[in-house]
Amino acid sequence: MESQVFIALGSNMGDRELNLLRAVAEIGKLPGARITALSGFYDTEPVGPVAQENFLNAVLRLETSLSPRKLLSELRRIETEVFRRKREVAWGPRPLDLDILFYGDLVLEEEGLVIPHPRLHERRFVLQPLAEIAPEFIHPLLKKSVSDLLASLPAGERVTKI
Ligand code: PH2
Ligand code: MG
Ligand code: MG
Repeated sequence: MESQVFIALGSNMGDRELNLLRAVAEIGKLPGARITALSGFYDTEPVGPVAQENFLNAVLRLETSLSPRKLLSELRRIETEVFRRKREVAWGPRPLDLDILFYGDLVLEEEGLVIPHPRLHERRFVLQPLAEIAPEFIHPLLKKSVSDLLASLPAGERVTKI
């Protein structure tokens, strides 16, 4: 059975735009996965405790038969093999970050894999691109649409479509 999955993409090292485009191409090559929507690319202020360069962020929608675990391991492989990402500074600069936001209506809390992504509803750099491709999608735990979640964010966190 196929599920509708949303994935967040982020980059703040090297050629950010090229990194996101390559990531989209790599995800599109995964067996049993088909990209059915892609948001625009957004230049975003870094969120969190680490001072670092701005990110470029985007969100895509995937129809896939890969299980959540298998999908996660494929995304980790793309981060590390294709982009040579090293996991040093938590929350620090990275050439590519791929996070599973939603996996259909699935709610999952396992070691290393929490779905929906536990912080997505607080982050404009996720909600703004997500609202572009899935404004009516209902957060399976919060029971609110993506566009409602975006509308209730406090002001701040600069996010600019490029
Ligand atoms: N990712 C983080 C930490 N902070 N800030 C922005 N703007 N975009 C990100 O993708 C991002 C971040 C950790 O994954
Ligand atoms: Mg992340
Ligand atoms: Mg990540």
